Amino acid sequence: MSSSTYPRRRSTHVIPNHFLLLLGIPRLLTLASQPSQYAHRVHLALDEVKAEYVTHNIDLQAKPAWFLEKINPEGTIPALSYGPKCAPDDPSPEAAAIPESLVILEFLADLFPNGGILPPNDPVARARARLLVAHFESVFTVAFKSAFYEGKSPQLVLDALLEFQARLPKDGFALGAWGMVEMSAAPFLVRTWMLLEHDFGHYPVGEGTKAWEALSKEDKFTRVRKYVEDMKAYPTFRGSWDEVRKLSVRS
Ligand SMILES: N[C@@H](CCC(=O)N[C@@H](CS)C(=O)NCC(=O)O)C(=O)O
Repeated sequence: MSSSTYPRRRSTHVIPNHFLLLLGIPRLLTLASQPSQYAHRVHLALDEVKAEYVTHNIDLQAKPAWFLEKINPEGTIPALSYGPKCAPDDPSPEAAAIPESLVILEFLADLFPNGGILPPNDPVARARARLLVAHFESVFTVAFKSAFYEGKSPQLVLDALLEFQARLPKDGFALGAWGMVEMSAAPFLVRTWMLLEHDFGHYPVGEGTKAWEALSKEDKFTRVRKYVEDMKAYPTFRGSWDEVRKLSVRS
């Protein structure tokens, strides 16, 4: 199953088509997929640095040859192409093609050193951010995939959340200001709440809502609940997330 497609139960999500997105200066072209939490990371970074970019749809179920040949032979999105202006489906041979959401975030941090992705001129803070992102990627995203795509228990997600929470400061964002940690984590965390609440996933029916109730009510999740609320309220994030549209449900 494509990892960009949420498992469905009882009713069907209407999820918009996949797409490819482009960015300027001289020209950054990113290939993404709207339901993709990985592509969402890249959008958050692009919006934070106020990059100019253009979005182009791509269908992961029928990947065009030019995408595989010229952008990313691995076939995953997001991917970013940085180079001279040209048609989205005909990237310049001089353009650099960069896949992997976290590598793209690092690339954007290099391109826009004062753009708010990583703190400039503070190697220790940058290392702390990277360590948290590495932890999130190796623990939380693995639990997320296991529960929502592979039918394992949502308890794995709750356990991973507690591990991540233990690494957060008492309040605020991971390093105080919004940055790479939030850009990497927010797309997964908001989807976690949404998918559990609506019991979407391959785990047994009812386990999602049960986990969501624990997340919503139990004191041990208070810190991470507040963290997610703060992320949802952050302007760049708010502009990127339309839960109602994502949840448009038809019976
Ligand atoms: N580690 C990659 C993972 C990207 C990924 O798995 N993307 C999914 C969409 S969410 C994809 O392109 N899957 C390929 C497919 O469905 O054929 C990243 O961080 O960018």
